[in-house]
Amino acid sequence: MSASVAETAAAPTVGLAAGRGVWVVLPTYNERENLEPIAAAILAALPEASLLVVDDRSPDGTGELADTIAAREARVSVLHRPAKQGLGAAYRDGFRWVLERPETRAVVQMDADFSHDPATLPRMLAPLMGNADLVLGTRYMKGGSTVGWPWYRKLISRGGTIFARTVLMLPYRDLTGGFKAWRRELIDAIRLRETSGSGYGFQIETTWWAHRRGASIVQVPITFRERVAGSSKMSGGIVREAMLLVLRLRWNAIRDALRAGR
Ligand SMILES: Nc1nc2c(ncn2[C@@H]2O[C@H](COP(=O)(O)OP(=O)(O)O)[C@@H](O)[C@H]2O)c(=O)[nH]1
Ligand SMILES: [Mg+2]
Repeated sequence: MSASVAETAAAPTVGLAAGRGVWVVLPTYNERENLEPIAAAILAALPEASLLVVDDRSPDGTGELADTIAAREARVSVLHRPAKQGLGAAYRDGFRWVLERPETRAVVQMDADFSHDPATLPRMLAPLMGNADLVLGTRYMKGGSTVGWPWYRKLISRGGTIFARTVLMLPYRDLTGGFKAWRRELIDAIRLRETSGSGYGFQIETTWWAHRRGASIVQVPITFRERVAGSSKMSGGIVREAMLLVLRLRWNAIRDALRAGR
């Protein structure tokens, strides 16, 4: 029957879109209220995926809670880092950890506060079943949106994306977002060790290096919802760091081009 064939084709029940060979890397800092429900939602959305929680010794006990979840759920692992060093550092360590596993085919990065909807995960992974190397969860495109953010958060995020897009001449509509799905070979290729950003800066620079490597980058619309539980770790320092990082990436590219032309 054609109807059931269509349903089977649309349902994310096989391969990468079901999470086979996929690690979701979830950095946490004081996400005690969110961790149980977000972990459950991720495991349910991708029935074959594994989850790595990267905790920076959260004072609220998120790390211990993660250990408890990992003890009863074989698909969950925990990487404990000694101190809060920012999102970028947590991802650098988390990516390295999941890439040490040869069965890893793709890696998803997302926030632990439900701003990135786990139900979107199959849609984020689907392009990797085609020829995409990197999927960018994108708020600022048709079908995407930000819900519940005050005007100044929207301004920082939107303004940051426009600034980075202009300075780096990148064709993507959301460069500061942190909901991304990577083919493993691309992470291997971008030399994570050389990235330095901690917050937004990390998101921008990894997309920049992927673009420079000639990766196939696909934008998928997402709805970003402000967190309900816990609090944001965003700070003025993170914004400043990201702006300086964007300028440095552009400057280094100009310098390299001049050297190559000599
Ligand atoms: N491991 C770790 N996770 C962090 C750190 N800073 C933020 N996070 C996590 O990164 C995600 C996004 O951070 P959040 O504070 O929600 O930033 P916002 O969404 O821009 O307000 C959340 O899951 C945080 O718990 C950090 O220094 N270390
Ligand atoms: Mg958040």
